[in-house]
Amino acid sequence: MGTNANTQASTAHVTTPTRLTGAEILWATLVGEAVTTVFGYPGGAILPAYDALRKFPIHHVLVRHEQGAAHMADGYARASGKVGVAIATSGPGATNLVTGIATAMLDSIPIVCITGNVSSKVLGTDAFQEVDITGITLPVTKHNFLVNRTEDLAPALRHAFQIAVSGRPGPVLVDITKDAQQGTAIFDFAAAKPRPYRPHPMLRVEESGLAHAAELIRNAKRPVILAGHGVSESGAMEQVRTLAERAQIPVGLTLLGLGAFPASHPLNLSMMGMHGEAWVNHAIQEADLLIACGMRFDDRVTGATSTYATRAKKIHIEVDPAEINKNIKVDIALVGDLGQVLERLLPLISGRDGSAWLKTIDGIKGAAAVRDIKNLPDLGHLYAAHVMHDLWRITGGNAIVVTDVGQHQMWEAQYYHHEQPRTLITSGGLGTMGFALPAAIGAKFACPDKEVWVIAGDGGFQMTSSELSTIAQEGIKINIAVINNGYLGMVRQWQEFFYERNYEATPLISPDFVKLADAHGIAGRAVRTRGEVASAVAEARSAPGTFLLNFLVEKEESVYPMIPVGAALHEMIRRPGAKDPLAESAGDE
Ligand SMILES: Cc1cc2nc3c(=O)[nH]c(=O)nc-3n(C[C@H](O)[C@H](O)[C@H](O)COP(=O)(O)OP(=O)(O)OC[C@H]3O[C@@H](n4cnc5c(N)ncnc54)[C@H](O)[C@@H]3O)c2cc1C
Ligand SMILES: Cc1ncc(C[n+]2csc(CCOP(=O)(O)OP(=O)(O)O)c2C)c(N)n1
Ligand SMILES: [Mg+2]
Repeated sequence: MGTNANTQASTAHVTTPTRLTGAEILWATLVGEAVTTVFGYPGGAILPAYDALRKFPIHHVLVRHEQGAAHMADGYARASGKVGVAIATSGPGATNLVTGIATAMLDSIPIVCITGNVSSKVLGTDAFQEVDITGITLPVTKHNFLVNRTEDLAPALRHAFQIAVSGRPGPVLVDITKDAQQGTAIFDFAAAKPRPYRPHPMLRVEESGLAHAAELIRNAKRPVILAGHGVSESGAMEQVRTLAERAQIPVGLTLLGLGAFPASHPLNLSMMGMHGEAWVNHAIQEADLLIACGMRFDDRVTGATSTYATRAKKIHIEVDPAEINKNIKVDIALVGDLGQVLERLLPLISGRDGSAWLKTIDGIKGAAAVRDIKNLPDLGHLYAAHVMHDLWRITGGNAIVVTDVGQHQMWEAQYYHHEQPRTLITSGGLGTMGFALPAAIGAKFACPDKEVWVIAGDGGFQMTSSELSTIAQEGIKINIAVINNGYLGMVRQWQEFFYERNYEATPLISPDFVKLADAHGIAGRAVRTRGEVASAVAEARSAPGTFLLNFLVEKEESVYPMIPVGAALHEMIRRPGAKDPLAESAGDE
């Protein structure tokens, strides 16, 4: 809807069984599922659907590349907890979605992608723009449907929404042939309701398992909670906090867990893993009990699994049975929704004195202590960490920050301290460069009243910068920080550490990003010194429209600590020497 003046809302809310075209059924079902915004790009095989759009109260955001549509749907879902919807035509439109679908799959994000396909009678003939998108996306969707009969459309779509959000969330694709869009059928939203979701038979937590877990917690001397993305996906922030506070257990967070436990909480240990804080990784290695809450022991989190927390008993609370014992063998698996499991576990947990262990961790922290970057002299250098730190301070930590992938992503995780869930939006599992700008557009549509920041590298920003045009067309306001180090920085860092500084294919020429923004009618400014950061951020925030800041930062700076691939969690590469003016981490904040 929106741009077409001929809008007629006649079929907007179809509540009684009515004969409609498949195209109308598509939108009527989305309206019934409370969808208000979709992100898409038209083409021949989906044109019947686009033709019917004007009759429905759904805002369609025209993207500049279908990958952007999938990332926008993803950003919308991550920011709101609701299902994001992307739409594309057959063939290249559908294949352009694939990176975005895989990104959502790896991070368990509920999106529904709708594609048009050629008519059912020519399916399988290599018809114009025919591609087997259900085949292609089979490994990167939770489920997918090929709908070639109009009457199957509403039930398939409703089922897709159910699958996307139930149990472990994830992407679902619904491929609709052109004739299924053009045909008619009786639309009955209520009758198309899927059967109630049947949880996996292994989703059962026995009282004995809970009692055993409570006993391990009671007897532990050095316990650590590992809080992951499942905390916010379950909405179990309060329960995790109660467990931590009642039993005085410190909490380490995965990248995707950041924000699910307040950064300022005294029990928060910050991020674990490859670029996590040294004291968290040491605490994990010394722990005698790990309580994993909605996290999947990713290799960025564990380092070499053979040496991972060998002295610790492990409790894994996880909704997907397939994750149990997949990467790390655990002693107790409580398979179910985290919030629900903790509601049953908490009555068995009583107060515990954790002071000795907390003191030990404080000691490790002290040993790893680093200088506070905000007190360092301004020597004329601009480091990305400065930008993140200042941005955190100036925004009060209250913005939704959407990062791209690379060094800037890790510095954001270290220096922007998230207090609230769903305020850090980042591609963790697939690590998809180009994610930030479109995902931020989706997040802004989900949370129009929130301050949204993009933090992208000069490399990743160029992958999807065409979506600046989408921003201009939609007239939305987001703030964009390009961390411009002239390199594919994270890869350059690996070359520096592991490939004898052979900087092959990582130096990067970029357009003048401020001029690029200007070409889209978007204001911007370059920032070269630390002294300018605060005023530049203030200018961006107070600008009425989207504003781009091009931060020209130190070129050969590296992210520390770093666990080399294959090394143990405690074998971190630490910042060399003392002459570097930058603190190793945000640990003193
Ligand atoms: C350059 C780069 C560097 C990285 N470095 C690090 C690093 O240093 N440290 C780090 O932590 N990560 C790092 N990552 C991210 C890492 O790759 C993983 O994406 C991340 O660790 C996964 O976190 P997670 O397990 O919490 O989330 P997910 O992968 O999203 O897993 C969430 C788990 O929670 C479960 N779950 C979902 N809903 C529920 C529910 N309702 N109840 C119970 N369980 C539920 C899911 O089934 C899943 O198993 C890095 C990524 C990149 C791109
Ligand atoms: C689509 C895609 N291609 C390649 C990579 C591999 N990769 C990971 S980080 C990185 C460099 C990112 O450079 P930039 O966007 O400038 O960010 P920086 O690391 O410099 O902050 C690359 C190439 C990736 N993650 N995604
Ligand atoms: Mg770069």
